[in-house]
Amino acid sequence: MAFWVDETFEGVCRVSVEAEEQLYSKQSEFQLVEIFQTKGFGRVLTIDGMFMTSERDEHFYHEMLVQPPLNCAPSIERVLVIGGGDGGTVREVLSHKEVEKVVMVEIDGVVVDASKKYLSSIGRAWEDPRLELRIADGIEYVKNAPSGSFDVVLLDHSDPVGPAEGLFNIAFYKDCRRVLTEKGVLAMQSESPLLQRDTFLEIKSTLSDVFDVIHPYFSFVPLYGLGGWSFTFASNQVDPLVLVDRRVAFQEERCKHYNRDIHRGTFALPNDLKRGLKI
Ligand code: SPD
Repeated sequence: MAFWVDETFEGVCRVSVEAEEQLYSKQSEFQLVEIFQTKGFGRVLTIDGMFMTSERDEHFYHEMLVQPPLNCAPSIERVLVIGGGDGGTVREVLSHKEVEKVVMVEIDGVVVDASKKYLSSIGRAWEDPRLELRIADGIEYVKNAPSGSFDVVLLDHSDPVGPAEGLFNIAFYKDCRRVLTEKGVLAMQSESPLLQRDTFLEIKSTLSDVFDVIHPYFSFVPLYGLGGWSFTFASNQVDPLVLVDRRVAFQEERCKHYNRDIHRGTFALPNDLKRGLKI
């Protein structure tokens, strides 16, 4: 019997997906992790009732979190991913042959185990020997990691409630800056610019106290808050519009969504957002 899986978003709207079966449900130490078989989106992962990813629309999110920073960073040998328990982000990172090592730090092993079992079409790189998976607190990890030890840091966290809350503050961003090399880059998901405008603007303003170059970018992820979604790029020296040609050419062959034109376009912001961001 079909049923509807809903996310009530910021108390102002509801995104609803028709499901055929609940495949998994477990209350972990941190959150309620559920996976549904749906009619239109394939398998869908929710955490505490919030849509995290789906087989049908995951590429919009994972490609856009990973490909813009990895195709402009001067060096991409060592990459740190915080969160990303479904495995989509590390899959995108590891598609780059220049990447030598990825450390992924996910706080909730239940998300990883469930994703390995039910979302293997998303996390296709778990067996890659360049991946070091740690089930641990990302905040503690960056606090203790050596300075200058990563070329890229990617923050693939859920919304700023529950275990992800501490990943949105200046102390954490300062540690991220410290673990990056001088020409390192950071990218993070930065919520809905329409329905979580204050959070979106605050991320940019907090990052500006830590990094010299900040570029919020705008894309869409159908399952998230009516679709309009943002990411933010930060660095001290790197211009995100200067691409490493050979990498982009390779990604244009394999990606479903990302290409050179999308890269350029994603950094073009609507006037209303530019005014809010004061850029
Ligand atoms: N509102 C949902 C935000 C979730 C962002 N992270 C999703 C994890 C996908 N790897």
